Amino acid sequence: MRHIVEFPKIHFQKAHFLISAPDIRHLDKHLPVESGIEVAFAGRSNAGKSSALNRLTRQKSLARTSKTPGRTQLINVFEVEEGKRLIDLPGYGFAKVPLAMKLKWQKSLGEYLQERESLKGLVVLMDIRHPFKDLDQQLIFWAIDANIPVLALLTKADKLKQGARKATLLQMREEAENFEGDVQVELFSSLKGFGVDILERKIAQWYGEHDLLNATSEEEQDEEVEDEDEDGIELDSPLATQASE
Ligand SMILES: Nc1nc2c(ncn2[C@@H]2O[C@H](COP(=O)(O)OP(=O)(O)O)[C@@H](O)[C@H]2O)c(=O)[nH]1
Ligand SMILES: [Mg+2]
Repeated sequence: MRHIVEFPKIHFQKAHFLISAPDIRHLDKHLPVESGIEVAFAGRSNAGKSSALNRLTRQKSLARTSKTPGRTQLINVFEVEEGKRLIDLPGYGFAKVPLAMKLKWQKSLGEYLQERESLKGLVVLMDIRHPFKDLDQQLIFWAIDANIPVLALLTKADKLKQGARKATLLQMREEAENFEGDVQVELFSSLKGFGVDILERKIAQWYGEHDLLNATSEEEQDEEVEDEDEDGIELDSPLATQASE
């Protein structure tokens, strides 16, 4: 039987803007990787990424939503709790962006996924009517390569009738098996609220697993410290002189 661990509730509504960075190198400079855990949101322009972030954080305009795709080119960082962050990556696949820029973006995104050690989860948002396009797949392959679990959200699920929605979900779950990695596919709608609970739980799980790991390694460190203390006491005690003779 699968063991289910409930992780502490995260108050996503407390999320606030922290910084913007033009690329991953700037991000490393301003936000040292040791300083926390990050979950990144990525998707093609217009996939519904900003709407999803706003819905998750119950804020109307935390991440700007736009009818003009391709506007957000910065990496935006939001802090949910100290050391727990959401990263809004620039949308990709926008037709009007020059090729050189697209390639530059792809390179820096690949680097980000593979090198940013604080990144513990990736949410990939795809319009349910256009799922798993080339760049989406590329991104997921990079994440799997870097051992980062993926939550793939089929956004704007309200655009399909219930039957078509379910059929697409099952079909996409089957397709996702080809990645041979940790890729969970779910329906999502910022408009109707589908999948918001799943998104919350998944991110809480990623944050929580990291906390658990940290707690364990701190315990180990405590034990080491205790050992040192004992050694110290021994040195001060009369027995220490005997022992060293
Ligand atoms: N019907 C519907 N429309 C949505 C949903 N989420 C986003 N949209 C619309 O899709 C467009 C792009 O959304 P946005 O969040 O700005 O996408 P982004 O470019 O990925 O950040 C906007 O016009 C949104 O109103 C949804 O769940 N349902
Ligand atoms: Mg956006």
